[in-house]
Amino acid sequence: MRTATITRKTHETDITVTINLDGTGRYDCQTGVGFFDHMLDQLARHSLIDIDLRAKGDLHIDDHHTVEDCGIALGQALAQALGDKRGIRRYGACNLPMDDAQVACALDLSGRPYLVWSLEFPTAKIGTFDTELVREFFQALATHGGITLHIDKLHGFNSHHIAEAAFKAVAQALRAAVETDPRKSDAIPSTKGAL
Ligand SMILES: [Mn+2]
Repeated sequence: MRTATITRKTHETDITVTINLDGTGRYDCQTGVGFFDHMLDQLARHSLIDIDLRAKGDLHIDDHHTVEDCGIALGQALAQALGDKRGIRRYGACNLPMDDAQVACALDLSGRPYLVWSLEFPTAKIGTFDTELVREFFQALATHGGITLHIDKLHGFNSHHIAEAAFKAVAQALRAAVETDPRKSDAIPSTKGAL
């Protein structure tokens, strides 16, 4: 089973996350940040990676530490569950439409963290949620998951749709990348022999 549990506790946040790469997209994400829970649920649902996440953060300051640290913990869980990445497809890409929004994601589970970000929001807030935190989350996920992650907005004027399309695009791309390819059997998908 490709699973991992990460517990990460700092003066700012206390997070436990359990994932199963070979899940069915079950989710139970409780961070105290309503919109962010909604986004994490999308990530699980559309990647078919089960995600169980509990976060207690310093929300009296703002949502920043909680959102960023969930990205760190989830990235660490992904890296641990992937192990030596034997047999995986490694790459994934998705152009995901949601009403007015379309977001493109291309990713490589390369072990080389890199974020290419071209996704602007027309508003600073979605409800009480700061839209700039979407980038913070994906930066942390890419860094700690060892992911080369490209996210580009192609269309969109509604910030809720743009954010949700981004999470769903990453989810779909992740689903493809973590999947094992029967033609690769148990080979590590790199000519270097390691990822
Ligand atoms: Mn929504």
